[in-house]
Formats: sequence, structure tokens, C-alpha cells
Amino acid sequence: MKKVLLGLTAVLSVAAAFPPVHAQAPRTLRLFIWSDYMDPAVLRDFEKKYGAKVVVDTYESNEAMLAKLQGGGARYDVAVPSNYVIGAMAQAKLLQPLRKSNLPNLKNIDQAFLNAAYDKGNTYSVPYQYSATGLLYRSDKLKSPAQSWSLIFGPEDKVRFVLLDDPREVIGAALLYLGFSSNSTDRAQLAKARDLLVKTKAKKGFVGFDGGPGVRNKLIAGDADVGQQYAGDAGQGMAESKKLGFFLPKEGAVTSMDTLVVLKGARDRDLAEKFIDFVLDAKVSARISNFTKYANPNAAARPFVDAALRSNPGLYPPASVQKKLEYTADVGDAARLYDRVWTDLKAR
Ligand code: SPD
Repeated sequence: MKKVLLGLTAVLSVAAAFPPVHAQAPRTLRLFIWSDYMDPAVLRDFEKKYGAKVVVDTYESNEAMLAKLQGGGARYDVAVPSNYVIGAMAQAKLLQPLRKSNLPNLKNIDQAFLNAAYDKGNTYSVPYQYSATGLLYRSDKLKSPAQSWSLIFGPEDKVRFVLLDDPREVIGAALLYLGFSSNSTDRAQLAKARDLLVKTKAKKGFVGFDGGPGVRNKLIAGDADVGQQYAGDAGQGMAESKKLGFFLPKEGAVTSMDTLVVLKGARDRDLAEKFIDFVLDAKVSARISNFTKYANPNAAARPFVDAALRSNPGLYPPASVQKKLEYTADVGDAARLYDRVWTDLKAR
């Protein structure tokens, strides 16, 4: 009996020293990202490679993301904010500096997209995917639409339209239509944009505000004829329905770079950086673009991006159109003016 007990003790102590792999809780990466902005197969590959589990939560605007992070109730490791909110997030101490030695694949990003004014030295963020925002439309309803924001902001009232539930996009588009910068900080110009938006929202054709996937689904379902839309989500919509067309309006288009950041509240900073580096791999990055249909700032990925996407002028516009694209900028204290216009518009 004593012998048996001794044997059992030995087995138990060996088990404690070498717990079976399946007994260890897998490392978890909590990813907070825009809807339909990541290929799920890429996440599965990351899980296999690192024996980790990826839990995804989604949002439809930077403002929604910030509200959740600042509410403090939810903790994530990696998020995907747009360029123009990086400064505010750093100031609010929501971000951790990136340890570049853990990101060897950062070299894959096109130099033109590194060290940008919104995050000098890429202290907190690396470029993920980018796009301009234009108009997605039903080509069976609108045969040859004017290539203009007037489709929604003009006097015409028969067209049913959806706007993005994204303040900087909506206010930016109104400013462009009025001939101003989409980053204007001028009170009078913002007041004109508000008046135009209030009139626009009161039109019979106004269907509502929605996120990128919601806008394209409304068009596919035939519930709207036109929708303000990010170029990538427009590409996803056109891949699903032959009845959709897309253009960047002649007055100009709001453009933004979405980025990968490690959050201050990250539970596993090391795994978060492993994830970012995995996404920066040339082939992985191309797979993501091929899935999301967004433009890719990763130079090494380009040869692997579908040829149809690479030659899509809505995604990679020619130089003549690029001149009219304005990157959304951090407007500093004027953000309060934008908030006021948005709150006022939503309250009506
Ligand atoms: N469904 C993915 C949406 C990504 C949008 N990024 C740009 C937003 C800038 N306002």
C-alpha cells in the first residue's frame, strides 16, 4: 500500500512539473475592430500558429470605439482606430508604445505611409488599410448618376439615400459639397454644413444612418438607391450584387488610414505585438485586403493583392483624383464644434 502511495506521489509531482499542454489556458487576444474588416481565416491561422484564441468585438465608427474604451467596462488588446484619433487616444492614455523590435514586418509597409504627421515615428500605430469614401448606388435605379455629392445634398428629393453613421464622414462630405475643406475648423463653414445636413436629413428620401455593412445591405435589399460608403465596403457590396456601382464624387472625398494599435488595457502585450506583426506579413496582409476589398499600404503585399482590386480606381485612385482626396485630420479643439453639429443633427 505504502509503495502504491509513493508511486502516486511521484506521478503527481511529475504531472505538476509538466502539466499537459491542453490543461494550460490558451493565451487570448482580444481584438476590437470595425465590422467586416478582417478575414476570419487569418484569425484561425494566427490561433494555430500561437496556440492562442482570438476573441473579436466590432464597432462601426471611431466615436463608438472611443466611447466603449473610455467607458472602461471592456478590455481589449488590439484596436483599429483611424489616423485622426490616434493623437486623442494617446493623450487620453489609451495606447501603449509599440516595441519595434517585436515588429520585424514593419519594413513591409510602404515608406510613404510611415512616420505620418498623425503619429511621428509610428510610436503607437502601424498602417492597416485605407480608403476614400464615396457613393454606392443601385445602377438599375440610377442609370448614369451625376458623379457628385449633389445626389444626396442637392435639391432632388426622389432618391432614397443612407448616410454613414460616422460624424467626420458625414460632416466632411457636406463641407466638401459646399466647397470647403473636410477638415475645416471655421465656425461659419461648420454652421453652413450643419444647415445643409439638417435640410438633407429632412428630405423624404432619407432612409437613415448606418455603418458600412449596414449601408451596403440596405442597397442590396433594395431599401435605398444611394449610400455614402467607404470604398472597401463598396467593393464588398459590388462583389455580392451586380446591381451596385460606386464613384468618388468630383467635389472630393474624405480619406482615412486605419491603423493597428496596442491598447493600454491589453492583458497580453506580447501576443498583441505578435498579432500585429503577423498581420504585417506580406501574404497575410494581401489575404486580408482580398477579403475586405480595402486598399493596402503594405508594399510587400501588393503583388499578392487580387489584380482586379489593384486596378480598381475607387480603391487606388489615379493621380488626378488623388489630388481631391483629403485625409481626415485631427482638428484639435474644433472637435467640439464637430460634436455639436453631430449631436444637433442626430437629435432632430
Ligand atoms: N467596415 C470597415 C470600415 C472601415 C472604415 N474605415 C474608415 C473610417 C473613417 N471614418
